[in-house]
Amino acid sequence: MSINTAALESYWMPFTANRDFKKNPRIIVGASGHYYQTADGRQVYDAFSGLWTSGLGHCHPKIVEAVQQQVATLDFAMSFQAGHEKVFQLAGELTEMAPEGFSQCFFTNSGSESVDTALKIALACHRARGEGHRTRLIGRERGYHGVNFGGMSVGGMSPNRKAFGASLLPCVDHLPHTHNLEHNAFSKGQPGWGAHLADELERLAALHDGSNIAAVIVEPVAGSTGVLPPPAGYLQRLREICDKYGILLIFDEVITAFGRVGEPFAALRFGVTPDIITTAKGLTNGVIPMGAVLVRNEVYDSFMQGPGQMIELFHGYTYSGHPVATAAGLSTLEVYRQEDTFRQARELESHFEQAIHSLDDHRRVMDVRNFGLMGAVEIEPRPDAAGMRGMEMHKKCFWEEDLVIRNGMDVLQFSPFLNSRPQDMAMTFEKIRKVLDSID
Ligand code: PXG
Repeated sequence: MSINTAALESYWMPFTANRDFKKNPRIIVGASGHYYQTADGRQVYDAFSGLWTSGLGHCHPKIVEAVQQQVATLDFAMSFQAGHEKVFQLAGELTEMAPEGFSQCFFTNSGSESVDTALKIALACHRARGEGHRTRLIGRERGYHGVNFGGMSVGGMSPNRKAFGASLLPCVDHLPHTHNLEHNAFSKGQPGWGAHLADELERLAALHDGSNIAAVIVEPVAGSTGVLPPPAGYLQRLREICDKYGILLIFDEVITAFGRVGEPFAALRFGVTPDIITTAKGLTNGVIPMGAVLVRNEVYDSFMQGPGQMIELFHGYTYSGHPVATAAGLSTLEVYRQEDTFRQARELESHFEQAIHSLDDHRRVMDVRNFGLMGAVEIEPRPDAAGMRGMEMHKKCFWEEDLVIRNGMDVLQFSPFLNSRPQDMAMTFEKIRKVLDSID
């Protein structure tokens, strides 16, 4: 298929160098299993599972069929003051999978919406409890919580914040990030150093008074800023400090839920139970946009106090619990169960760890890190041209090695399929080595 580049002009692409992309566009025309098909007729191996979305592989026949049936049966159902059966079923299944004590599920259409929903629930919960003075939100440097105003404000990625400076939410502080090459380079799994960084929350509680802090939000394993597994003991420490001051703890599990770390939720893997969990991506295997916010009983109960005929939370989206997304979600969860995907993912971890750490000795590689089926290879930036090597790696992999990877600046990120073949993991990093060898 030939591409008419003039026809690409009108689409303002997200998080993309539009002008550079359109000179030599990387167009995908189909997908099946572990491969994309490109416009120039190649089968390209997807080492990023979509965008952390499609752990079961692309176009899974059972999910495709569920979506096709649903769209022909009930395309849309009024979502406010009405509902359809499947959305209640999906909420029930999700709370069943969640850590004990989670009884409620609110639906959104993306990770960003899940995060802003969670922040709003936290603020409104305190107000409902008569603690409306708890207005301060705490995020973390190098955190990514999507692109809406709440998520951007608690997020810690400077380029995403730069243009919006004064318009970000007030009353937000950030914990320090946990990335430290001096102490933790080439860690396998959770690094040993850094739990004490959670104590910074004590410092913020002392500064503002803990009674003014509404919530702390972190990714259990930071994803977008290049896979930063939590130091051993770090999340436990955060939980303890939150408990001490009555602060709600939110785990942003948009990436880490649904098998990415070998369990339905990272909260279960780490044995730390937050108050609110945000999800999206793997909820529908990326087939239809959908997010969900899971909430502990006590949080929900705080809202259920006024007259029963009144709306308790003035929040929601036209497409909350959309029937087609719901059908995709139910079918995805069924496939996870039928194929025992989370156990499969857990068993693949050692293969993945071995494959990715085969790059530890490469002269360009400053760090390799992994947790579950999340991994990153940090390469040395080119002097005065940070990010260029990473982008060149991405392009060369795509055009010359039939491999899709993701780069955030000079950090190469890997999100293998939850049902990967070990030989494909090995192949991925053999190709990465080859491309690393070839760039200057
Ligand atoms: N929270 C987390 C932890 C995320 O990873 C979002 C919120 C926002 O989700 P939506 O659906 O609104 O995009 C995300 C999204 C990458 C990459 O390269 C990561 C995301 C999206 C695209 C690329 O790591 N995460």
